[in-house]
Amino acid sequence: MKKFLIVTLVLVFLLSACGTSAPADSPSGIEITAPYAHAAGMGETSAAYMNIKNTGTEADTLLKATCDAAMMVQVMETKMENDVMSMGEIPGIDLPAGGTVELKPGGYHVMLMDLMMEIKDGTTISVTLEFAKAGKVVVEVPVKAPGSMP
Ligand SMILES: [Cu+2]
Repeated sequence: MKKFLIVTLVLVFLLSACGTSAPADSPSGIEITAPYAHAAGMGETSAAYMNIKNTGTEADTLLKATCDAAMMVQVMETKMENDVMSMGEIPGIDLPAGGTVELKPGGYHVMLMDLMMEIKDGTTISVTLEFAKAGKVVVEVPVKAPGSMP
């Protein structure tokens, strides 16, 4: 019995050493990689891109996003229909359990409209994503020159 207790303590220590990541069997969890946004001037429009991984055991949905630097922020999808490119706000992005969804030019993106300040190459902006299950996740998004990828 005593041996079992020690093993448990070690396990708890190992789990807590992992920092912010949730336990592997948690129903909800989000991991963001490779975020970036394009530099743009005040009053202009930019977009934020990133990879969103659902590390939880249940499906989740990205519902909306906010950003202190933009008057209006929308989760959008760019589509090609009959050789015409269009984009529009979507009700959400579904994230299957264990799945990764890529936000990239020409696809899903977080549109940052009517910027309240210039966002410059080399700085970062804070974008808050809101998920149905995981709740709010704040992402520090590096700003890159237009046309460049991370
Ligand atoms: Cu858009």
